Amino acid sequence: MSSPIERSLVLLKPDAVRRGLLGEILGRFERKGLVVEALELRTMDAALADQHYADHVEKAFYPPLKQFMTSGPLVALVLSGDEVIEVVRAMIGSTDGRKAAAGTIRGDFALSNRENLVHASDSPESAQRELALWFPKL
Ligand code: FUP
Repeated sequence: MSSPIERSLVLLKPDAVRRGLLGEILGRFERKGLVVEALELRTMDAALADQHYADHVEKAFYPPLKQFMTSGPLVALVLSGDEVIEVVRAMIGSTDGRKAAAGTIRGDFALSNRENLVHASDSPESAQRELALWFPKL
């Protein structure tokens, strides 16, 4: 019996929109063979930021992160494919763009630990939580 196709919640953050990198980033996911199941341009409000980053709200870096994430429109995506969660995490690279490997999205285009272009679910549990938060009808 085959297991169901996995899904990941991916955000192309406000810096990706402002810098005109949506096509570049989305194109990488498409060329990899991942499927866009949903796509929406929207602006995160304070309440959604606090829910999305529930694990981080008490951290010192959270206030400027919240300011950045609510600073303008972002693109919310649902991607699907074989082992999509792990595949997308490998494609985006480590959190700090200055340290992320060349060839990854953050490694190629980001130079910041905060404005790092992309969010992607990091486990099946966070994918389930984040998909329910961003695309409750899906
Ligand atoms: P990641 O899963 O790679 O997006 O990274 P984390 O879940 O650890 O952090 C979530 C977001 O918080 C990062 F994308 C950027 C931001 N962040 C900071 O602004 N400063 C930090 O020191 C760590 C993370």
